[in-house]
Amino acid sequence: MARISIDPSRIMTIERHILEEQTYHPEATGVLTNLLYDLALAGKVIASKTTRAGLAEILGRTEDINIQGEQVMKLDRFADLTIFRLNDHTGRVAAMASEENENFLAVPDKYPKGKYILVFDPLDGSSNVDYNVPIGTIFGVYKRISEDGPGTLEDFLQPGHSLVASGYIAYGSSTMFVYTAGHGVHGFTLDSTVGEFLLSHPNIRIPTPPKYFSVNLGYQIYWSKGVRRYTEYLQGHEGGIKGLSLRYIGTFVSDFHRNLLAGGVFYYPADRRDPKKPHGKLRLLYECAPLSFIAEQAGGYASDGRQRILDIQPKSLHQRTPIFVGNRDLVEKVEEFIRENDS
Ligand code: AHM
Ligand code: MG
Repeated sequence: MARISIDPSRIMTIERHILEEQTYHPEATGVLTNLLYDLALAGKVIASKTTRAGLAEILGRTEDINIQGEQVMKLDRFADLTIFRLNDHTGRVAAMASEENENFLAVPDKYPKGKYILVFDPLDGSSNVDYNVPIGTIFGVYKRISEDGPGTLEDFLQPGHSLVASGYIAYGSSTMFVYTAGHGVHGFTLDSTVGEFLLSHPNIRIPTPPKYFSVNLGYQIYWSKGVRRYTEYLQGHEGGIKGLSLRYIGTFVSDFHRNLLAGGVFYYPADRRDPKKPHGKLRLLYECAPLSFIAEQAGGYASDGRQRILDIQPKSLHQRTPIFVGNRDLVEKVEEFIRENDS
């Protein structure tokens, strides 16, 4: 990614941008603004570790297995702790939940409880760390439902359409922070020389015509008929759409980010073969809902194949869902294929 040229008259730091967004809400107290800024700071800390860490830090695995049954790597643990510790004492959140922990994370007793609920996937794509492939962080912010005290499970089990803000940090050839607070999607690139995220992608809209489709084709034989037919449609078979390229990194944040900027569809469908994936692989709370909010704010759409992701009522913290996300017409098309082919 090209470096941002610094023209002092036009610099928009992330802090200034979030503060200006606050003017959409005259009733705002600044708490959300500060929470988003804390997340940007967490992104900087994690980015510094991902680019600076030596082999031992990056490749060394911890002995733990996370609740999804995957081996937790050191960098996951670092990212998880960084986000928790930067938010546990601020009085802005009531409780947090992370993909890496079975139960939600309470704010320690000694600290005040705030009005927001924070959910995050600290290091998405962590199985790619060994291979120097881009990774990311995903977050979502809800208003608490419980009145006061420590948060409750009910605070977390809110549909995505109740999100107040969401975003991701992409640790790639540069580090980017992309967020929405319900007024469009804005992207910032970390200028490491000044240590700030600077506005580089204002008002992102998913472009059309789309360029890419992104899916793990290796699992194709385990998909439903509707999803297989849809895949043929994307490949230009009879009546299909022509000219899409296939790109698949295997890090949701990175695949999503590319398609957001270039146009396209990413999907991770249900997989009949793997008993762990009857609902796909990706988690509703930590991954799918936050990125679906971004997609819709950029003019796109996200569905589980039958309904809008943002309308799914979560029943548990680590619930998984199939997801199709990207340009609206491409996602509506899979709903059509599923309706016609899968009972
Ligand atoms: P993770 O959160 O444990 O890293 O797993 C989620 C990742 C996503 O980033 C990515 O889209 C998907 O797993 C890739 O899975 P697969 O290797 O089955 O294609
Ligand atoms: Mg993930």
